[in-house]
Amino acid sequence: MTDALRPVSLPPGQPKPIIHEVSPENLEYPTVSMNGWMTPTSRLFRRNHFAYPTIDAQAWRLTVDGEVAAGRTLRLADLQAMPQTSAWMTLVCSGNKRSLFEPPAEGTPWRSGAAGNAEWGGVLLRDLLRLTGPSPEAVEVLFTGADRGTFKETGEEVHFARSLPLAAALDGGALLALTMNGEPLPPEHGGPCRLVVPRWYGMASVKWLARIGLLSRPFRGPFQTRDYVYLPAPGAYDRETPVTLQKVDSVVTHPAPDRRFKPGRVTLRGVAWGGGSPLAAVEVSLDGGATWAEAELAGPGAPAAWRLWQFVTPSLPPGSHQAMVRATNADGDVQPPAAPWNAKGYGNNAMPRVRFVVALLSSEALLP
Ligand SMILES: Nc1nc2c(c(=O)[nH]1)N[C@H]1C(S)=C(S)[C@@H](COP(=O)(O)O)O[C@H]1N2
Ligand SMILES: [Mo]
Repeated sequence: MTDALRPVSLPPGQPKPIIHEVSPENLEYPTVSMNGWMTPTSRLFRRNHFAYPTIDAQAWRLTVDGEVAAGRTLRLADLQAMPQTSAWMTLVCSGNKRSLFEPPAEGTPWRSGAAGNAEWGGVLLRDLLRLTGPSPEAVEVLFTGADRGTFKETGEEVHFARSLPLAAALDGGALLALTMNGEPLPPEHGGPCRLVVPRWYGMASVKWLARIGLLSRPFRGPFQTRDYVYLPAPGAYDRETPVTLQKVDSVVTHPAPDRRFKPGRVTLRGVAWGGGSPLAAVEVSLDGGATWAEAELAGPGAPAAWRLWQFVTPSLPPGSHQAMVRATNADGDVQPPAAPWNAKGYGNNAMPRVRFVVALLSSEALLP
């Protein structure tokens, strides 16, 4: 990786996390720290429904059962002995930018920092599934995490568990990740073994895998049918659509809001991803969306990873300016000015906007 792709270092002690909840731990980092292609492990958001499970890697076992020719129980060493692969994949929480919905939606009030890009290493899920041989009845693969607790809406005691259609599990490049950014997967992010599903919102990437079950009918657990569904109105479970692939989206990492600049050109920077298909373009508007100009893209074009973008404005007159940013993917999906409101606040991929000031005086202290 060239230095340009590494995150710029920040002052010591920075960045401070934005803590939404201490236990279960839910935190993100300010977007100014998302300023490189790679998200360092220490700067990736953490999203948990339950308290962290305690797992001894030596004693850890992964059971594969259900609609399979031959069920198996694997140790960490068994997975490590299988062919290893790695891929850069952008993890995005479907609740990212929930706090920007108007009117407010129910749930953890994520700002724009519940996204990050890391190199995940481990065993392709399809290699493991081939080993066990799905039976012809299998339609879905259920992933159960070791963490458990009460699902508040229904009062049920459950593990965090989510399913994928069998086809998505077999051909989507989903990974049983044992490493993250070249280090053993840390416990906070699902160690010793988690699923990482490229292009899907984060809820599909089940941490602390304990069991993989092949099912002959669709899974109806609460993290499948109550949470992670787009609801047009609170409780409208008869009109829900499941949250699946990420939507095309972008983040402004620079400037921080309300920064002041001397008259002249201003450089705007950020990251963007295509979601369901690769990123095609990032555009910037300085006139409220009337005209758009294309930003430069940089960084490797890894199929399920974000890219860096940069835009140098024309010389700007003194005053307050607002930049709007919109990304487009290869399917032609474009970020909307406002995302469709839904009761649980998922999939907010609205165009980011950033305000900044161009001022004649170079000393900030003299400005009102
Ligand atoms: N077992 C388990 N897996 C889980 C979760 C969880 O609470 N428990 N949260 C999911 C959600 S909603 C997201 S966005 C990602 C967050 O991954 P991270 O905490 O490593 O950033 O993990 C997913 N996998
Ligand atoms: Mo999430």
